[in-house]
Amino acid sequence: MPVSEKKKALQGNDSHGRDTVPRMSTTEASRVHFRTCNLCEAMCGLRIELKGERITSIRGDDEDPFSRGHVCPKALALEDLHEDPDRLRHPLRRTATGWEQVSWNEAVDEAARKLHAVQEAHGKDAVATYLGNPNVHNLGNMVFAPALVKTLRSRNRFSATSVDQLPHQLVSYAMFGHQLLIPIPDLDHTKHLLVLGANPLASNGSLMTAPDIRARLRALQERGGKLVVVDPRRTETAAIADTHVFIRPGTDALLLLALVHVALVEHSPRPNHLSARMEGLDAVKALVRDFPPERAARHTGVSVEVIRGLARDFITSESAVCYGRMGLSTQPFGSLCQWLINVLNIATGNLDRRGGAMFTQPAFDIVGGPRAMGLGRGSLGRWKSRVRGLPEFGGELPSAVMAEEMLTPGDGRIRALVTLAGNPVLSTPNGAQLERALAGLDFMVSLDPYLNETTRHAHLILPPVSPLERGHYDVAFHVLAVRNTAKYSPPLFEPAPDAHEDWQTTLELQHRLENLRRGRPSLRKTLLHQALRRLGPERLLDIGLRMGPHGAHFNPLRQGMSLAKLRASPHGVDLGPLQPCLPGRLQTKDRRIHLAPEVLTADLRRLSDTFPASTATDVETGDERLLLIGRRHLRDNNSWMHNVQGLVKGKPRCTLMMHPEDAARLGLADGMDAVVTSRVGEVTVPVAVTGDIMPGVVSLPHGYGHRREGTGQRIAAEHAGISHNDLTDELAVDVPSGNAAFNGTPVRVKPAEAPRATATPAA
Ligand SMILES: Nc1nc2c(c(=O)[nH]1)N[C@H]1C(S)=C(S)[C@@H](COP(=O)(O)OP(=O)(O)OC[C@H]3O[C@@H](n4cnc5c(=O)[nH]c(N)nc54)[C@H](O)[C@@H]3O)O[C@H]1N2
Ligand SMILES: Nc1nc2c(c(=O)[nH]1)N[C@H]1C(S)=C(S)[C@@H](COP(=O)(O)OP(=O)(O)OC[C@H]3O[C@@H](n4cnc5c(=O)[nH]c(N)nc54)[C@H](O)[C@@H]3O)O[C@H]1N2
Ligand code: SF4
Ligand SMILES: [Mo]
Repeated sequence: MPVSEKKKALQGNDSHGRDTVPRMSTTEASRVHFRTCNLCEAMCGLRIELKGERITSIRGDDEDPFSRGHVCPKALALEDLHEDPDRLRHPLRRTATGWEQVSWNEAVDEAARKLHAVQEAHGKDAVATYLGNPNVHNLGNMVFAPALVKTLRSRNRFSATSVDQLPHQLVSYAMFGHQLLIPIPDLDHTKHLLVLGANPLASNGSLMTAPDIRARLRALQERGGKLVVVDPRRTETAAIADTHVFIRPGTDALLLLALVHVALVEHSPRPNHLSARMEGLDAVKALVRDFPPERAARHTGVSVEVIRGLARDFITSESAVCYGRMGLSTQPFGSLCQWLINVLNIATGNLDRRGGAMFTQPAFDIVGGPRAMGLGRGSLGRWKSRVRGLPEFGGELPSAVMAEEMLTPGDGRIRALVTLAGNPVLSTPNGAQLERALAGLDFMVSLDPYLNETTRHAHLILPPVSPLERGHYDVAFHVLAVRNTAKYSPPLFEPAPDAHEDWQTTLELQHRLENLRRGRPSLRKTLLHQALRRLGPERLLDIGLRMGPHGAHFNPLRQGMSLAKLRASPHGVDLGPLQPCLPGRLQTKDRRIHLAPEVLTADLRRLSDTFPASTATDVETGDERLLLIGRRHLRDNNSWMHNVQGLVKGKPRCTLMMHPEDAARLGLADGMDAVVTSRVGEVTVPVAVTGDIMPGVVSLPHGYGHRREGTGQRIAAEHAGISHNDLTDELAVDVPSGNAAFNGTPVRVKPAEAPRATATPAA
């Protein structure tokens, strides 16, 4: 791995004047520590060498059975995050004259009292919670955070789920009976992978944990398989594909309907062991009759011949799997897209079959295991958001309504907020509106290691330990992986004195809230609280592992999974490739697969209204607006890793990608600043002219916009960029789920100033 060289390049290259040259004494003992990288979904095994307490190298762990030595450049950032002088190490309280350090006891006590007071005065729903993405990469938070949320008993629960994978969860709930029974591409065995709206070469895979995705895709091609990518941009993944097809943003549902049309109407569904378990196949067949390839071609920008070619290749392949991620879930028809992907896989006989779309059987089983261990099957529409009436899913409301619920007066208005590992000002649609809303809250507390665009609005910030100071097990990503494996990583470093893990903070906060609510401490609750504090996430993990499908249970004579077993296997344990496991693993009450759930089929009407059968969407019509989509870069990680010098150095990445024809028409050239305007906002950003994007489409990364006043990330501020979500529209949602529709935002673009006479428009 080239990481140790990269590391050398980083040394002494620190704009903070930090002393980055290792001070090693030759007498200090060397040691090696193995762990899983917690930064993205790929679960790479790391081999960390230390001299005394200093890290001397971070490399890929060649002996990790799953990642086999692979890492990406972000792995090194674990050390930077640990050492970052901007990372908060003590609770902070906002005062009229600035931030002051407070004790943990005082901070948690104040947080509990203020949250309680808001609920006493205005009702339970007046306190909202927002849980961000890093919770899912954090063992303690996976195990303990739900209890705090539950204790608050508010209907105003939000999380990054509804700006991300909510359509997958809704569709799995409706079709398979559990929100996390999500089909995963059997990447290592398939002969045909059709990817829509995902760029795993940059993201390292999502809802498809597959370390070293490049090698796995190369292996697919080497065994004679085919990789096909459908994306409005020729991405890093599209560049290595056998076929890349441009598609007009937001029209994938029509393309998928056409593929299902060919599979069901022009061919017959391929039977397999699940045929007798299908509910609604005839209904689907009837519905897709109205959506032939000719209709899709009128709106998608993909020709009838290409659509038929895609269908033929998929249907005739020995095994095939269709997979779609962010580009499909965060668009106006996200739920339809994820539903149709499953229908296509099922109609072609590729569900629960080697080389198709399969299900994991993880050691810690939050799907099939005891209810207490999981998230629950899911639920839909048990309540609606107060202002816009968007539906609850799985106990949460869509994050797209968070700001309006704070800004709109009346009973049930949100007046206080708890954020846990989230930065919604940069990551939810119309972030600037949310920012105004946060400024008006009565009280806000953030559990977060950084003073950033969101937490600067908090009254209290409660920081966690660094990722290297806690134990790690991927409760979520083992459920979403292309192979069954299990791995536990112990903490590398002792937590700094006076440092708290998030779970310790949430548990303490929960306990104090319970006492305040009762007016006096309850003996039962106090004992339970003490027991949980002693057990901690590791003991609960052990119980889950023992009771899981590979578990040792509590029988000392039985071989099987336990925390002790994982501790004795520091590189991780391989549990083999995905295996067919339906109908046994189905979670629907009738043990059948529901192919035509009403919540999804009903949304076809909206699709038809948007894309009529008889007319065509012409990208060139009088509307000169362009469609804005998102992108990710290997060295970014959402909004929170721009304070790592090694990751932000080099050419600025926050640019507006634009096709040469559009640039020429608009008087823009590479490197010129453009003003981009949407319904909700305006930003100025340099243009990157490239033939890799479809005409009529522009692309911006998200997670930038670090120039806000009063933040405390010095390196990020020097690489500020602008926030994509100052342009995205909180009213644009996928209707069945309420998921944010980031992709396909209509924008107008013009040069920031009249182009200089010398500026040549791009050819
Ligand atoms: N336009 C657009 N917007 C998007 C996306 C997009 O593609 N386009 N992507 C969406 C997606 S997929 C996601 S997942 C969301 C992410 O949305 P968020 O989760 O809201 O944002 P992050 O940038 O991941 O911010 C994570 C926060 O957690 C903090 N943090 C990191 N580790 C820990 C920890 O261990 N404990 C605690 N307490 N805090 C921690 C960081 O400092 C940061 O403040 O963004 C979404 N927003
Ligand atoms: N380096 C890095 N890795 C990450 C992250 C990160 O920020 N940086 N974030 C992590 C997180 S939280 C997540 S959820 C995953 C996301 O993982 P991915 O979904 O693989 O990541 P994206 O790069 O957002 O890919 C979305 C693709 O959809 C395309 N697209 C946009 N609109 C449309 C459309 O309408 N139709 C079609 N067909 N395509 C469209 C975009 O051009 C883009 O290539 O990545 C994870 N990994
Ligand atoms: S690919 Fe993801 S898990 Fe692997 S080293 Fe990079 S950030 Fe960590
Ligand atoms: Mo995400």
